[in-house]
Amino acid sequence: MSGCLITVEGIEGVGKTTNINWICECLARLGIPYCQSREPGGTPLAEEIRQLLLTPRDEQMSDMTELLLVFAARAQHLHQLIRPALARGEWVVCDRFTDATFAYQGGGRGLDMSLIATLESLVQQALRPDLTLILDIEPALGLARAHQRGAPDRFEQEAVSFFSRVRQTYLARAQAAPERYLIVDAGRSLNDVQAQISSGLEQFCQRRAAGAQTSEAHPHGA
Ligand code: T5A
Repeated sequence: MSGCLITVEGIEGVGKTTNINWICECLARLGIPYCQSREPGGTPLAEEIRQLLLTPRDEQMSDMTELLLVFAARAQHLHQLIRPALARGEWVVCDRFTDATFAYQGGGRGLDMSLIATLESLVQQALRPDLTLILDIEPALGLARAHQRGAPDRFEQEAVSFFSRVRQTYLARAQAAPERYLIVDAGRSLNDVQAQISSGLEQFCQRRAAGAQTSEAHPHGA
């Protein structure tokens, strides 16, 4: 089977890091070659851009600067890590991707969604995730979990209303293209969250295997 891109999204503290480790364990059990990455970041240069984005500073970063930095990091990540891994047939499991840009810079900051879509096409061409898990939680609960870890980063300093807009944008995107998204209720116990993820992953693998068989049987779509 060819490589595929799985992205995991949600507001701060929703459990992305915890559950990505779980997804990777599931893939390893299935014998699927994978690599794990994150955005912004994933390569040394993109990780430097991540620091620029997350570090609180006195000079206010403009929303447009933020948007372009996010896509600059993504361009490097795609070039250096994601595209080569997919070409080798690996599955890439990524903590955030362009849905985060629509949610944070579009929904949160209020930037024009069509501008974000234009940059998406410019930087990614036709590449889109094959599956996106949205870990959904009440913002107050997610932020409480995130704040337990120490000093808030530049995004975590935003008000709850910012994260409510981010959350609503994620949910609206999932509603508009349900075939690509799996919404997981992340407010439940970790065992329960992982059960929802396992079952969604299993269904995704079955759909993919069925699709591969169909294209082998009808290689020209006949
Ligand atoms: N950004 C990113 C943009 O603005 N635009 C973009 O295009 C992109 C790509 C990146 C920031 O960049 C912004 C968005 C972000 O603000 P990040 O580190 O990826 O930052 O994002 P964070 O959301 O800050 O990551 P966190 O590490 O805070 O959250 P996670 O990974 O979702 O949460 P996790 O797994 O660390 O869990 C948090 C705590 O909750 C517990 C865990 O044990 C942990 O202590 N937990 C649970 N507790 C109870 N029940 C459960 N079900 C639990 N699941 C986890």
